[in-house]
Amino acid sequence: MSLPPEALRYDVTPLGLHYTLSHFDIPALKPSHRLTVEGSVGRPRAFQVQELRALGEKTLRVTMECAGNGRAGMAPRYPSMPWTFGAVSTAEWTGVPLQALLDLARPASTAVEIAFHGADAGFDSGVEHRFARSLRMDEAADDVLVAWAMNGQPLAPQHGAPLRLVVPGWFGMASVKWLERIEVLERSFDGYQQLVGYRYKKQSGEKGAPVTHMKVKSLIVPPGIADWYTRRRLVERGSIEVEGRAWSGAGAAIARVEFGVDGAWRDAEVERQGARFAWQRWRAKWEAQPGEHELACRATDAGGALQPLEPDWNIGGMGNNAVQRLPVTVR
Ligand SMILES: Nc1nc2c(c(=O)[nH]1)N[C@H]1C(S)=C(S)[C@@H](COP(=O)(O)O)O[C@H]1N2
Ligand SMILES: [Mo]
Repeated sequence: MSLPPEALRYDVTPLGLHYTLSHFDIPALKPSHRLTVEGSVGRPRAFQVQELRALGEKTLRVTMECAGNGRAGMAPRYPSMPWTFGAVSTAEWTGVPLQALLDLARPASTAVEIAFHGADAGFDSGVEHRFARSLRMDEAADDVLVAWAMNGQPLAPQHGAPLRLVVPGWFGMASVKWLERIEVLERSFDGYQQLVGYRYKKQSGEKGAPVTHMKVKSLIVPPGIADWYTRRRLVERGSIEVEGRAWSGAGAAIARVEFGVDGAWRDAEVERQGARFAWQRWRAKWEAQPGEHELACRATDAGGALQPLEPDWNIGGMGNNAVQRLPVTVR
């Protein structure tokens, strides 16, 4: 389920419009579900949702993008979700900082990573496993939440009910849904989704670099009206305002967005960063002249990273942040 592009308009994606990606079946967990914290800890613990609530709650506005967003724009394409642009959304997640659970469980001083195990299981490339991901101790900092609510409502089944991890600034795979077990490790985690699945690989057989933070990216809210079959846009001539969204990874703000018409770039107006991990709105005026046109946008983040014009191909079709091009017909 992807985000309809017109829904880029909302600062916070309304419930039901947030994209969703689940590798396997959605597990039906009981309300009495317990999350365990175990492994190399002084005091192994287990928590029900209401016990976590008692530890204090925090709400963060977070833009989450699937690492496979844009995969359809890479050729040859890996046989996974053929995302075009819609695997990104923004939600307000409420939960307890992961750190509060760790403080109670007391990880060993020799701990190096924390693995997060979901309750969902299946096969990928012939390997049976539960969906699981890990973070290094230093990555599992303040902003990581164990969340039970989204936009003020209890988590829906497809978003990880009753508990999920939310790792702001990272691609979506880090935010493990249906969280069942937090395991503190004195070695690096070797689960499939960590070691094999989410890697940037140019050749089969190579280990590849890990997929981590989101990359600088921007998208256009399609102006005008759509053709039912092709989604091609029809716009009325005259002065219109085109808007869109831009975001980056690791909490980096967007410094600049350029709006392109038929290959000519000019600066768009960028709204300042409200929440550190949420997308920013951009706007540009356009004098739409009758005929065929191609609109585009490209963002630069505060660290100077700029969207490329062409995708950086890799086997899994991960992290495609090439500029979006949108053909429109003006009448
Ligand atoms: N347990 C579990 N967690 C998971 C997944 C999954 O398949 N199983 N998919 C991941 C991926 S790839 C993404 S992009 C996000 C999507 O979260 P959403 O469906 O709530 O938008 O969840 C992540 N967490
Ligand atoms: Mo994803």
